[in-house]
Amino acid sequence: MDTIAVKREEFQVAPLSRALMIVEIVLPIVLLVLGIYHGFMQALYRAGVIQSSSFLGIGYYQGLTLHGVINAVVLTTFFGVAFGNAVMQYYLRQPLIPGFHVASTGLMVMGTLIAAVPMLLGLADVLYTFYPPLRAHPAFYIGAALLVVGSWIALAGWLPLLRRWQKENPTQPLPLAVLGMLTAFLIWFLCTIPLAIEVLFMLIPWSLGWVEAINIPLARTLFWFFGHPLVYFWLLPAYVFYYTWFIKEAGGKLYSPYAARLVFLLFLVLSIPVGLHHQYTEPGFDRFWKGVHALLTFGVAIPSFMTAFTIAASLEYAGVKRGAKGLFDWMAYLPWMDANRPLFAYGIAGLLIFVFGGLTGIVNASYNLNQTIHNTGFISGHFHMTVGGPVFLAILGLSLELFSQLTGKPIRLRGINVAVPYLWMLGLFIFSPAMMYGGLLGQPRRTNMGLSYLDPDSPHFRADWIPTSYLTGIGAAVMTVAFILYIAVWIATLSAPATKPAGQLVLHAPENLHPEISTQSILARLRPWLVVAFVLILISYWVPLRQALQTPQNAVPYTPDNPVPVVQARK
Ligand code: HAS
Repeated sequence: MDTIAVKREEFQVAPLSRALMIVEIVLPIVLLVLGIYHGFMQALYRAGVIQSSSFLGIGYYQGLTLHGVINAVVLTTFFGVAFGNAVMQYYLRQPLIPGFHVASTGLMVMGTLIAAVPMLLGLADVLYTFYPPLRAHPAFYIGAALLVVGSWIALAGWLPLLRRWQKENPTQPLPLAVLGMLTAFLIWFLCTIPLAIEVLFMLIPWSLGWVEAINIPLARTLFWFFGHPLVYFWLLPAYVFYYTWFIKEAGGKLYSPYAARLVFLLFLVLSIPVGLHHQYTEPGFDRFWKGVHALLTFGVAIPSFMTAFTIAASLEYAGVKRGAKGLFDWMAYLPWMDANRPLFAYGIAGLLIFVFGGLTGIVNASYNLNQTIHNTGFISGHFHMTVGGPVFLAILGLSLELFSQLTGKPIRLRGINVAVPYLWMLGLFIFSPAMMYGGLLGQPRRTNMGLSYLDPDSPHFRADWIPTSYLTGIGAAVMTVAFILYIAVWIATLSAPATKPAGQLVLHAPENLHPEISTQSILARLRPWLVVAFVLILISYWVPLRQALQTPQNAVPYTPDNPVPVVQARK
């Protein structure tokens, strides 16, 4: 058995980059307070506990937009860039280029603030998917575009570091964490191109009133061309954490560096040509092409199945090293509640949640089953166990840890910190099944009719939705308590004096249980995988995009006289 050198030495971050990374971490966590609050209000509203979706006079769709945009777009993009900055500096052992770093963080912050204004004023109640005919104030689209461009600049700033590293280390494959972050950002770059086309050439001119008509099927297709790979842009930084730091935290070794690299490369190939699985129910596309996207969607589950086996094998090794003897007792030997290894707790809770998030994704992907659950609460149940599971918990745990390293302040309230992910998991395991079961009973995914379907005097009353609505509210309450405790840990940490020098990054990598790949291996090269990705995108999207283009232009002005119809609850 071969091992690679374990990098334990710290990397000293330059003061400017340190300050910018602190902004990239702290700003989204502050906004998250608003995002989580509105999530809780949604659940209380659905459970019939409150009249409107919040106490602040913010309506249902406005609150849902704030919840989705902050949690799913702002938090994930900022964290992806911050974690990418940490990974690139640490593993390539080079400082970031200041010009790129200032421009990237500056644009992202500016974009977020610009988009926040119309959202807070109620001028952009378009949800995180911003489908036309819902129309937002132009500032919303412009702000979102700046956020994305800022993240592109972060990627551009890493490329010179990569080239220098490869020149200086011609006999070594890219460090696994670098490969993982690079694939995440290549997927992000590729999939934000259709989004840029939709926003720049369709939504902004339309919201400025320069054009009256907008092709709705085309806008939706371009959105999902972006929208599904987006979820892997969220997931892959978490996978980088699992394949490196988490295994180390568990005390294990990475079972297979081959499998780990193949996982990231398979995501590069398969995560984009699958977007039509969000549009199975929409007319205008041949069933054949929906079938092609369905098949590829099953394909994109394969790297996650591989991850399940590789990480489980690595954890089993950790348990055996700690004294386990039997077939399953290795689980009991893992550091579940070790307050000095909180990242293990954040990671393992995320993985356990993802088992169910992943399996429900397979249900969604199945063309015929999708007809039953599309646009029902089942979908919200699914995605809270994916983005709200491994992704969210990895972000929470790592944000705190990186902040502690960048400021030299020790994490305080360690006992509470290690309990946060399990409490979140408990809440989610009440919330998501309730949403999903409600979905199977016909409960809609989004609804501003929450109170009426719980009211026996209403024509929309549904007695069988009462238990699922209440359980959704209880689950959300437990999750909110977990988040409040997490914020308490932040406040205690912020107020602690620094005990170590600031800016010393230490990102752990595990040892490998099997030999590392050689630079000649296909797994050490990105280009062939990128070519296959292009070919698959072309094959899978050529005809659907032409079909969307051929649909008649569809002008639906969004005015008070022409409100968007409210979906009627099934009786
Ligand atoms: Fe999804 C809708 C299909 C993964 C997020 N998804 C959504 C939406 C979101 C979302 C946000 O095909 C709603 C979008 C909207 O606004 O309309 N999804 C899938 C499939 C996967 C999948 C096949 N989704 C994700 C991930 C997300 C995410 C990841 C966020 C990060 N999804 C769909 C479909 C729809 C959809 C349809 C549209 C539905 C509709 O009609 O609208 C797969 O990638 C999942 C593969 C995952 C696995 C799980 C592997 C398990 C692991 C844990 C192992 C545990 C260990 C612990 C090792 C196969 C890795 C062991 C230790 C011990 C101690 C035991």
